[in-house]
Amino acid sequence: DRRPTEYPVEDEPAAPPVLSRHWAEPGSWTLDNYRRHNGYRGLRAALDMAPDAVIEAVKSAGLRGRGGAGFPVGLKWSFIPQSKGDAPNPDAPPHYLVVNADESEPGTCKDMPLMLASPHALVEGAIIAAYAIRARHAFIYLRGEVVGVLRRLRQAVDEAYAAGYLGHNILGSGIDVDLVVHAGAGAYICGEETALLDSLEGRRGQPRLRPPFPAVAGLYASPTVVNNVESIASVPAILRNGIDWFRAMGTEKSPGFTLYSLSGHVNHPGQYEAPLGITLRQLLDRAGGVREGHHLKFWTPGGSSTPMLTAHHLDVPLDYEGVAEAGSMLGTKALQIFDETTCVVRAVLRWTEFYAHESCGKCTPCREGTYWLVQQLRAIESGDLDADEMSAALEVLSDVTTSIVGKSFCALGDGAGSPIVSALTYFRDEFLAHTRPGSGPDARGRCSFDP
Ligand code: L3W
Ligand code: SF4
Repeated sequence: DRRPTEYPVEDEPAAPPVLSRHWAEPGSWTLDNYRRHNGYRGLRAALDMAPDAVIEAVKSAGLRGRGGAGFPVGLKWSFIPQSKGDAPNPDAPPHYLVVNADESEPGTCKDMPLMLASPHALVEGAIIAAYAIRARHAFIYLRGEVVGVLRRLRQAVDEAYAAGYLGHNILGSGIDVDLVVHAGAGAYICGEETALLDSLEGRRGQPRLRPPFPAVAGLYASPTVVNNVESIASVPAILRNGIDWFRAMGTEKSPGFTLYSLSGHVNHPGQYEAPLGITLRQLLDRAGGVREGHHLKFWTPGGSSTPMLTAHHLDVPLDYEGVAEAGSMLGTKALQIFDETTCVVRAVLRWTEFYAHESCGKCTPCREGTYWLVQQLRAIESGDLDADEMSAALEVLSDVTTSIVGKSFCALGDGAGSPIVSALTYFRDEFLAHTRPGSGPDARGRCSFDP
């Protein structure tokens, strides 16, 4: 029963927006609206191909993981041991697809809007990915607090089952795929892929030792692909429009389009979809610039886990290579913008308090170290230290940071050290200036330091 849809095929220009093109339309989240804009044509195209050919297509397109690390999506899919032939082998160990929808990196707000406005892009992408890796079961692990997103996703999954895109014999292909939306309990560490798998299995979410990577031993010790929401939601458009169409956007090593989220001291914060390689200067242009009468002081390229950059980096290409060359990483493309009124010590303290709170406690450097970082930063911010005490506090701060970065069990420890190392690189003088009388927080706990 592979009926063509009754909707005419729409042309898709080789320029973003792709993911967010229809977000502003009334009822953008409904199946009807999604199908009106070529929805589920990517799945139809995929089902006409062998699973390995789908993997090959995603590999050739060069789609890279949008959750922070930029790992090639097609390559990750190809790690899953495959049976021969187009249909799943009933004797092979089960394979799973797990979508990481636990978006919680400070400043990151792209997956939630995507799932709210266009949940079917994720559902369609998940079905294609499950077909490609020959997984019978797929899961979306969603951050538990976002009840509105949970409802939207479950409604989209129900619609997809009713339309024959999910369940038994999808679109008459002989393929079965089930998709479960699971709500977590709200812990940043459950965004780490192996902690997420533990949580999904019903245990306390704590990272597992890697290797083995999930592609070898993941959910229930079976081969599992874990991909970010935006990565999976980008797949249908590639299947619909082809590899060349995708590669015409972005750069050679970071092809395609992506969602940048701008927040902080910017006139029009929000999600901006653009080709990879755009610069912050160009994005700020679209976002109305830094707020009136102020100028950029520092910013994060991909959430607080990525080292901060400054006004000198306005023209850095925001792709994986460009940001790495500038000494940071693209991460989740969460651009937090801070103008000259922001005290860098206060900003770093707030982030560090977050990491100390979210540390899962499994390893000593991070569990103990993040606590001590907070203590030192509070002392530095207090304005109560004299020059000698400040110098000692900064030494302890650097020493503890060195004991965490590269020595912790998972990326949370490295992330906690990033803002401190980069802030000390660019703004050491501002830390030292906190010896100035009256530079600590005011009676209401607000930072009174005037940078
Ligand atoms: C099989 C191998 N698979 C690597 C897979 C691995 C994973 C992916 C990337 O951290 C970053 C982190 C945060 N065989 C493999 C292999 N893989 N080698 O590839 O792995 P990895 O280790 O490079 O990164 P990761 O552990 O996935 C992600 C940064 O993102 N970040 C935080 C993001 C937070 C969120 C959130 O809130 N949910 O996304 C922000 O920048 O610091 O560096 O799948 O299995 N040989
Ligand atoms: Fe847990 Fe932190 Fe160690 Fe990661 S680095 S395992 S979050 S204690």
